[in-house]
Amino acid sequence: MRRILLGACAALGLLALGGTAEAQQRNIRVSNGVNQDHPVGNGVAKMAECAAQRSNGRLRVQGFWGGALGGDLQATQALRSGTQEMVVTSTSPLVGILPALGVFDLPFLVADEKEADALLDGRVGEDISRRLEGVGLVNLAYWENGFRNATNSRRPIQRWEDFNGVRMRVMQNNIFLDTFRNMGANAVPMAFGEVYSALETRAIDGQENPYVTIDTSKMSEVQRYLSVTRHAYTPFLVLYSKRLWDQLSAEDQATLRTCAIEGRDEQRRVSRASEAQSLANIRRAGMQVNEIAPAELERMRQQAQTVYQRHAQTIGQDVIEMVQAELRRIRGQ
Ligand code: TK8
Repeated sequence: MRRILLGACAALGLLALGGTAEAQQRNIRVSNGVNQDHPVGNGVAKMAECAAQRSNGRLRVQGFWGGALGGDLQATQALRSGTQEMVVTSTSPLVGILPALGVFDLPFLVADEKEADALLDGRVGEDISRRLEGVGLVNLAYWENGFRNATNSRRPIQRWEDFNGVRMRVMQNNIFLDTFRNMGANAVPMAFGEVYSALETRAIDGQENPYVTIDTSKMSEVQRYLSVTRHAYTPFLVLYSKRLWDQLSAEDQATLRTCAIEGRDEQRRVSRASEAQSLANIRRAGMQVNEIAPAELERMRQQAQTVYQRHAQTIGQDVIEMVQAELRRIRGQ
């Protein structure tokens, strides 16, 4: 009798233990290169709130800002080795891991946000996410970094020839490197975390990023001119370590996917709603902003065409064709 009782107690104990393990909190760290007041902050807050609510507080999503957990590339490598859960990163610094991502870096590929959303939330986005899984990264959603504009401390860029000799920081990405070299700039690849101080010390003259990133990273303190080039649209990937993902229950996986999409809608909404305010902040901080005349923009686009050919093989001709076919469909051509 005693033995039976003891046995029953042991079994109950095991159950209880199993129960606690089941109900254990999961801390999910999200690495970000941008600061918390960037619209990504709103997206992460939304995602965290959604995950907490759906899991009764078990899934704890927490953002880390300003590269505190490493730059985009470094953090992504930590995901691949399973030492960090999540990162919100631009696609561009990851082309060394997945060359197909380079398709988004092709200059003047996407014309507006509607095209970007249709491309990323449709079959192109799915195809790229499938490829990411193959390199140990689960992409939960596409958020927005946005249309990139050139800033520098030398002169307003009015035609592509004005880039001549300007030391431009570019992301660690051969397509960007080539795009700016091809315009005559002295392009220097550099991680985002080093850009502000490199501009401050005048080690470089310029950089390029969307308005909200320029604003929230306080680039206006160290830059004089902003030229509205809109030369590329950079998506943000919302990545989860595949190694750690595979340890989650199907239910938690579903929750995180749903919440990354909720986060996406909020992040894109705030990103687009903040553009005008960011531009106003940039102007108020003393930067001189210039639009590019349509004819000059067209010349810039022409000048950039060779970049498509030169990188087709690395990106994959099939990937470029898939994207261009999808863009034609979206544009109703
Ligand atoms: C933020 C980066 C950054 C990107 C860059 O981590 O490196 O210029 O545009 O905003 O992803």
